[in-house]
Amino acid sequence: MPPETAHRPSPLPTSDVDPFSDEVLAHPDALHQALREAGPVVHLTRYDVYALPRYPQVHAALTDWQRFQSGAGVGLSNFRHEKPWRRPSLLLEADPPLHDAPRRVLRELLAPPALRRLREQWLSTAESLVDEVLSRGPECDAFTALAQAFPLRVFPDAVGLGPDGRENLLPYGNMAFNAFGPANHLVAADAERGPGFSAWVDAQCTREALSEDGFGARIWAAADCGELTYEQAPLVVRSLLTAGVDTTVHGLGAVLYAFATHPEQWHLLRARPELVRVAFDEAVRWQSPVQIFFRTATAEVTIAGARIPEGAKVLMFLGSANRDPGRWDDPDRFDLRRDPSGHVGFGMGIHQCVGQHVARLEAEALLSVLARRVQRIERAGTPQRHLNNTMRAWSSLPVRLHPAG
Ligand code: OVM
Repeated sequence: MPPETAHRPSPLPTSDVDPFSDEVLAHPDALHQALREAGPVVHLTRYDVYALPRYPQVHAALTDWQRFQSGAGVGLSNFRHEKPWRRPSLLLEADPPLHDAPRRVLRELLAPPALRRLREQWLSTAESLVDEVLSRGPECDAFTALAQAFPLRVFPDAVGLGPDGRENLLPYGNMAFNAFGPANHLVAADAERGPGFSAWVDAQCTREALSEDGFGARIWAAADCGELTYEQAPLVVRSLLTAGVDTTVHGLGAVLYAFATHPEQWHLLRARPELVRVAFDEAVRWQSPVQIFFRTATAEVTIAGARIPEGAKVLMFLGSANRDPGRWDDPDRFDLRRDPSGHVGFGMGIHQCVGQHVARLEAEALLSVLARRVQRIERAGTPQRHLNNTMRAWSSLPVRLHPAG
């Protein structure tokens, strides 16, 4: 090897693949493997973005907010050049110092001690839901009847939403997660209905629309205390409504799918119900309901020997990092005996999911009731994926629930 080779950066692997094509969205695993094998940074020529498919670089980008900013948007669109589809989120699409006050308010509001008062209520709601589902016979769609139904019974009430229009929540979240991708047919599908979803959500963020005892009212109270401005409060409420429903729905979908396809793991959970929280995190690692997020390079960055230009969009494949064989033993296995901590399914660093304790509490409530009441979750048909530019999502999970003796 000539000596000068050692100083020359290795050529960047490139690919013209479309990670947002229907085929890849439906079955992303093969692409993830190919990109991980191609290198730590792969230039995706179709969108001119720099993809990170391996765990170390995804982790590094997530924890380096100075060089990988969120303020230019965390989707494909670069807010330096393109107008965002809605006012940017004060949490997700902001950097310090602007990010700090909204983050502090939500962190305290959604921290485990603040959620304790919800636990008993959510457990009894899970009991009633599981009762109702079992009373209709052994077969059900675990996605609609459980993964969708449970968050919709607990979360909008916890926020303090009124009774009308709640059917807008899922379509709005779906639209927001599609908006992180390119303007493909999934985005076009909402062109007509989208403004209506947005108008409804925005209207629910006002103080008058919210009950006096929910998360929403507490956000407005934080403005009274000077922790937020009155202009910020409705946008912080909007973050709860955007990020708090579809995410938990597809997270619960992931864990129910995991158990329907791994009966021995359900057996283990029933024997050791204290594993419910590990089960949820392992399912979030294994399926990664939020598959991707982007950052924007604030300077020329060299990462694993690859040069990323200033202003470039960087695509972090969370789902691929969560199955990187360099980080995880037998990564494609859903296994309650592993320690899934360190997965990047909730992100990492200053933007790590601020609602993760809410998601875990929902999962704990539903799974612990199911583990007591259901001996076996048997697949009863072909599960159907729902295509979304960001989420690994479901539309149907047909199962037969075998009641415990
Ligand atoms: C937000 C938000 C936060 C996380 C995820 C997300 C649509 C949105 O603050 O609006 O996805």
